[in-house]
Amino acid sequence: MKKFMLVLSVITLNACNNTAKNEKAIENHYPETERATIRAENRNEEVITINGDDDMKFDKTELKAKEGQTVKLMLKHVGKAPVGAMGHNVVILAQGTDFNAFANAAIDAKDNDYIPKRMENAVIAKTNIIGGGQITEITFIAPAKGSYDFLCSFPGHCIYMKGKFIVA
Ligand SMILES: [Cu+2]
Repeated sequence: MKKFMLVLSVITLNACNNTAKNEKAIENHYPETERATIRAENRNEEVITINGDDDMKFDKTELKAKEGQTVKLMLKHVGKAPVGAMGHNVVILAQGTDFNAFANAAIDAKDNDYIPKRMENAVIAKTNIIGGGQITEITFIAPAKGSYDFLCSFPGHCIYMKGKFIVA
């Protein structure tokens, strides 16, 4: 039992150290490319990047965060095709939303960046729609624990461009 307690306290200590890295320590010990992530961890933020390409694919089918966490979601279009031909966005839907009904309604919502106005309350979070070479970013608070559908709502894309946003 004693041994177990000791292990537990070491783990707790490490966790504290991880969340308490101060700015000086970050600059001294981490390369510039990692600093943003470390700072985000300090603020209890989850930074998620997802790439979309010219083949109508996301590079991830699962995005993860913790309940109540600030989520910074960055979408990169790594292709070359213009937004009108191969636009991508990320739309996270509330639980209980009919995925196909949303995707079908989105087809007629070009003037609203493919977000159907009558189903806007089914959207937990959405990025702008972007074309090749562009990057867009949103920040939102992760909802209650559970699994949420996400998709690209550009017409036809949700066949391939979809996945689960998992909140633990
Ligand atoms: Cu798309």
